[in-house]
Amino acid sequence: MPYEKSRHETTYRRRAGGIAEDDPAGGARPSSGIVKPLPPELFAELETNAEMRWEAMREVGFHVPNDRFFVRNHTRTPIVDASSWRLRLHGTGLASPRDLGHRELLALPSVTRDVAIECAGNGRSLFASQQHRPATGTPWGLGGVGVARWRGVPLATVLERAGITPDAVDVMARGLDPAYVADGVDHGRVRRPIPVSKAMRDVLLAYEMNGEPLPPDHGHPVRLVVPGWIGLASIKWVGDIEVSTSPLSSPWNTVLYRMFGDAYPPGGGPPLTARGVRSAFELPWGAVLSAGRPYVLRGRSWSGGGRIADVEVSLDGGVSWQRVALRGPDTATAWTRWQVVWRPPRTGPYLLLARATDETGAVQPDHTPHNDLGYLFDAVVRHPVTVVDG
Ligand SMILES: Nc1nc2c(c(=O)[nH]1)N[C@H]1C(S)=C(S)[C@@H](COP(=O)(O)O)O[C@H]1N2
Ligand SMILES: [Mo]
Repeated sequence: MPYEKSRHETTYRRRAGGIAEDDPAGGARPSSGIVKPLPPELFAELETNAEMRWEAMREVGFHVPNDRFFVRNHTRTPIVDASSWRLRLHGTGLASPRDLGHRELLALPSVTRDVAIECAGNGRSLFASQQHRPATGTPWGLGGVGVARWRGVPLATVLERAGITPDAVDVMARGLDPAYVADGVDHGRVRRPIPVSKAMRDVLLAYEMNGEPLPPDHGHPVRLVVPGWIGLASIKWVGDIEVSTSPLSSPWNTVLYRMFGDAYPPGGGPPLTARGVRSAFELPWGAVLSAGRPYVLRGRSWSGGGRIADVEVSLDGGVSWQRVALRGPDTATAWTRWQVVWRPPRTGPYLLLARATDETGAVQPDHTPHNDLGYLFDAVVRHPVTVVDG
């Protein structure tokens, strides 16, 4: 399917009256640390992050346009100059460590892939609102996810050219954004190892997003895109990559992005990798609809486990369910769109539910076991709407 170019392409010039050139914050706004505009009809701002509003995807194509793609920053968007950018490849797992410039990277054979990026914390607020047990962290609704068409060089190509050795085990990319300090602890720059098997399978060093150079907020000039895995793995503003013959670690696979709590082993579960199955309606939270009028309700489902096989919807709070029509591409690494026609019978509050199953048979549960940091909320979401006299 051709990429549907949006009328709303982002421009990312420095804002007039912005910050001095030598400020490492570049053109990022002091409040959010995000460069692109965040109009309230497209985004909800959450500290250093911006959540996409799902209603902003109504009548929009398969890809999330760059102007409304969610932003998850641990600190702030750095402005990195592509012409002086170098990617340093180093570590015990490389026979010929080297540096690579932007032009050299662009000269290598590229691939283009539709891939979802989703934050492990997406849906976190539902632990409180739906399961009555809050979790620590940014209270995302369901808008911490997006699909874009990424173009870049397979990470495998670059690692092979740097002579990756047969006994290499871990690959760790590190961002050029400022060090992340939380509760008085300096965790250093955002970085997180992934096993060599994943790094060599399907990871991209991406430099284009939906046909445009990567925007500053999404990792300009180069980011990782790690299909199927939690968004954190897709390190933005990559400055160096370490390849090691012994296991690597960082705070992002020891104290963060693991499951802690009653349902998990003491000391936590393993570092999070693949995401679960999820669904969302392209409707405002608390949408107001008119009784007796026909509506085409649209939504999307996605899974880190592969293609979406089936989606069922309940328009009466979970009493009755119907299978819905899947629309258009069903890309394993992206998402699947669906729709159902609904004529709300009478006025009052309703809960709309969508439950997807992926090709491995994984299905959204009614309840997600609690974890202290609120990761991977995959339960069927009860989306509230109000029906009024039409
Ligand atoms: N260098 C760096 N990479 C990063 C992050 C970050 O803060 N710094 N955030 C990660 C997280 S937690 C997510 S969910 C994704 C978000 O990608 P996006 O902002 O392009 O949507 O980027 C990941 N890569
Ligand atoms: Mo994330």
